[in-house]
Amino acid sequence: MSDTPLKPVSQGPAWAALATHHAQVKQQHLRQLFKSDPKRGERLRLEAAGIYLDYSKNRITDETLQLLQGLAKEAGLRERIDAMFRGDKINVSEGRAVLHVALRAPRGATIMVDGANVVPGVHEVLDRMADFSERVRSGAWKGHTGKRIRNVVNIGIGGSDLGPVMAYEALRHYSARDMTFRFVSNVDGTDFVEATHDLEADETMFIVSSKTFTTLETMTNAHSARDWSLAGLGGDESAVAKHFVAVSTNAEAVSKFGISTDNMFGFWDWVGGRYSMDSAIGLSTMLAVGADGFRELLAGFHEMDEHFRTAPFEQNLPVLMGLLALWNNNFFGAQTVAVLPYEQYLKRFPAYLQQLTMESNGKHVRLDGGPVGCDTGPVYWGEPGTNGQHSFYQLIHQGTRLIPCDFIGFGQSLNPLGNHHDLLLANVFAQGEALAFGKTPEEVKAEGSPDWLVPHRTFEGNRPSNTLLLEKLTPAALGKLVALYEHIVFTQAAIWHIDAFDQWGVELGKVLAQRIIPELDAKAAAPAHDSSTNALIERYRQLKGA
Ligand code: G6Q
Repeated sequence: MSDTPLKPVSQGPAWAALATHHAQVKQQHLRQLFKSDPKRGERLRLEAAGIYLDYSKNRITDETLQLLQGLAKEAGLRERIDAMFRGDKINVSEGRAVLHVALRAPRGATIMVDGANVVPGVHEVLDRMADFSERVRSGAWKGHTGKRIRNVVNIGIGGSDLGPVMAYEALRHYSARDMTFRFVSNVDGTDFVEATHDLEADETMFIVSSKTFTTLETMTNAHSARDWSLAGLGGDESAVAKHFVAVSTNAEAVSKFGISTDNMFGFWDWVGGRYSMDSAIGLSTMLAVGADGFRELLAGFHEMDEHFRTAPFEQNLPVLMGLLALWNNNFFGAQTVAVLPYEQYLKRFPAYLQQLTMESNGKHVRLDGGPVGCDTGPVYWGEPGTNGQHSFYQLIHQGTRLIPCDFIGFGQSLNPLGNHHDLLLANVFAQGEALAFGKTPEEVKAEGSPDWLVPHRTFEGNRPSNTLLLEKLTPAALGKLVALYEHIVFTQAAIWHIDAFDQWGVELGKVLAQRIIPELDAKAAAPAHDSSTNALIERYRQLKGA
């Protein structure tokens, strides 16, 4: 790639300056930093697009922030942002533009790809989705036996599943409560069987969501769904048209499967799977929350896009959070990031972020194929609070690893119940406080602990965290949060000069599985792999009793 710098970013002057600075500040404790600057918590915060970010509990000084900004500039982050929004083919290894931002561009905007404005096409699909969703939600769309559709089952995997599941759970409060939504992803037959065991075929619609329409898991599940549907509807092939719709870029394969392209909702090769929940892949979301709710979600995404595109770096939420994540990862050696939403509806948000962050930034080479020269994407994980506090938080507080945390809280509960919400929020604030300031041996002793117990009850503190506060979990708020993390990922990838939009690392296993499938037949010739894989295949053949 001609615009990739010749050297890894870690060999440049901005990185060297950060390394020197890190050696100077790494021993500083957040206790001292707050003591010497009593207004730190009011200073190191940023509010934009309705999100309040407190980043004061990171192990940073004003100089750290300046040096990180310098790194962003030296790495060409501004140019990369402009290139993405311009529709340049920044996914170099696949030769594609990266334009999920076009999916939420308002009607009338112009974003060009290969000389054509893609925005009108986006709105054409959205309008078709809206029309379809309203027909299904109102009962105007009838199933094969004339009954209305009450159950929607999305069949997809990876980017064609994680976003839809997460968004459905997140926006359940706003969803049509007279309908049931299920999601089938795993090729493990249990997933399909359990998702459909209490459903009636004549009230059930399947959305087959697959960009390529060739994915093994999805096509296997789609065929099982077809069989299940036809069995429940008397075997009449014409029933498929009333009970199956497709979301795909592959019209030919959709027709071949037996779904009319009238019932197909398209998207484009410039939408990556893990960036597609706001494309037609979000059809189940729209069916759940309605077209207005979906448009509100898109408006939230767009507000964050505009903030990312236009705000100066020092006031730019995704840039700042991306840089802080990089500081913790590359300079403090933090190998993971915990995302801890204090909002039950966001229970699938960490799982969603795992794909977004790890499939995007789990890369070992730069855009030009040269070695990246530093650690790239950290492991993302998490669970909603307060549940995690009663399990893995022990390790975050007193373990030997540094685990930066992103806490997410909301000012208002969607389900006010007694003082539950105050209790929830008291906990999120308490966790950030405990992680940062800990509890010294002196404080433990002063409470009367015997000497031998003091080390066990001491909290070292100095554990970094961000706290994000929003008013309320609405569709718009969800869009802003997802776009925030998309652009955090982008920021880091731009600095490391990696391709955040390909996923070659998932290919090898898929190819090997295809080779193994026929070998599982007991009558097949002896498998021809390494001795471990051969023995596993042989044992499986015995265990399955064929
Ligand atoms: C996401 C990945 C991957 C993809 C799935 C499903 O960025 O590309 O998770 O979404 O493999 O692919 P299909 O939508 O083509 O079935």
